[in-house]
Amino acid sequence: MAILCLSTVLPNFDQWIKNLHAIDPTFDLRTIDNPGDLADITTVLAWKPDDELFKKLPNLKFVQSTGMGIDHLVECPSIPKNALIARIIDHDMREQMAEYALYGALKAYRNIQYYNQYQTEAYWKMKRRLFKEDLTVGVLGLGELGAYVANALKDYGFNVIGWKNSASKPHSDISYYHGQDQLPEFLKQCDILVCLLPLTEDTRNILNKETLALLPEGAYLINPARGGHVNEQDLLNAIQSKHLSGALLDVFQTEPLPKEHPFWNEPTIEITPHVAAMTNPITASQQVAENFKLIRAGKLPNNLVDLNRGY
Ligand code: OXD
Repeated sequence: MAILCLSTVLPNFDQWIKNLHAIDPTFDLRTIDNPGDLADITTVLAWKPDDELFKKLPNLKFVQSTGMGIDHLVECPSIPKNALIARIIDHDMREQMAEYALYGALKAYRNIQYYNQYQTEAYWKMKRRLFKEDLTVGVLGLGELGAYVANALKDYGFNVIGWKNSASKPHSDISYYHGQDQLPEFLKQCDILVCLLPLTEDTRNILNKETLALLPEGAYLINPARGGHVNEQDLLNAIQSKHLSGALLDVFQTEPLPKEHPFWNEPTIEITPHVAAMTNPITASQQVAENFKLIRAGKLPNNLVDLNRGY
């Protein structure tokens, strides 16, 4: 079993290879610069790989994402339909996501998005104080990440509700809505909305002119999920018309966010470069190595993705 390590964008990919070798020196790890015979490759470790590469791997059986998301793999049509795909589920990433959402929620609760705007106008103005127990934070998506983040926000003292696409039981006991029919009722209550949905055909562009209009006046959006969830022009219109008070965005339709993109010039939009939850190669290498061992033993890997669901 040879493993090809592929990444087009990760800054610390060498670290992965070092850690995996340290865990099991018998792993036959190869990189794209020196892949050897491509027919040997049965496993790929990848983040945002180039689809073309998969066409050259006739014996591929397993693809391990280095992140929690796998949409970058679902979007590769050349991965064989019968190949297994697994993702990372790491406590460290859940915690980072909770910190990111908490940061955004605190920002909105303390009116900082307004003060960011006033600063550009050298305008000294105090806003009325808000109380966090009066603010409802809505979490879209109650899977591994969403449920953890919802609980963290609740523990901090916010009033938290959730929404999930399917009726299956969430990983949290916070009150929740489900399905497209209940989405409007949920959105109407969200002073702060955190998107933590997987990107699937059902959730693509879920935040658009119609759904954003349902949010209360002055609502604040936090999106560390995927850029594909948001119609960016509709979001910009909602912010420029002051229906929304601002947004904290980590992900975009096009990444890196193009220099000419209007979001850069919007003082109430805060931009981070897809760093909300960065995989820690030290903790995550352990579970990746475990999966490689399971595959080598002919067993199913952990955190397998259901490609019919898309996550
Ligand atoms: C991930 C991400 O999917 O960082 O892990 O976006």
